[in-house]
Amino acid sequence: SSPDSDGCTPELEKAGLLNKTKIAEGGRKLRKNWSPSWVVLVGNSLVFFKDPKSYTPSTWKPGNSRPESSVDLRGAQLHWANELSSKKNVFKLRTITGNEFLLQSETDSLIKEWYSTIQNVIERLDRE
Ligand code: I3S
Repeated sequence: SSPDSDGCTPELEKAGLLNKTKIAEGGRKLRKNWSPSWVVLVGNSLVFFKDPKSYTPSTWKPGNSRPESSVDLRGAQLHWANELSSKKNVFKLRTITGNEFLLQSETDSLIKEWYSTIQNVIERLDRE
């Protein structure tokens, strides 16, 4: 049985390295500052970690490192946003509180997987 079989630990749905920049805070525009981020989708949250070099999908465990920030996906909106950057494969995540993030990967398949996984969580929460 998995460590989550008691239902007490939120399910780790996905983890990986993406480029990230926050572009708005509470609806107020911010200056872009792209940096690599270890991104973890666990339960209803997207959690961002610094220092991605120290993590790999196989060794990362929720709780053994301190997140840089975390985003509640309830009521969030996801859109492809290639017009907002010169980079390819960019999507925008907007939280219900008006925080906006761009996430990006050079790898087409990887960014598509992230997009659909996050979108599935948002839609599941919308139905609750
Ligand atoms: O949307 P922008 O303003 O063209 O975004 C670019 C800038 O944030 C730039 O930094 P400066 O504010 O120091 O010029 C970044 O280095 C670029 O990466 C940003 O554009 P891209 O197209 O990479 O999202």
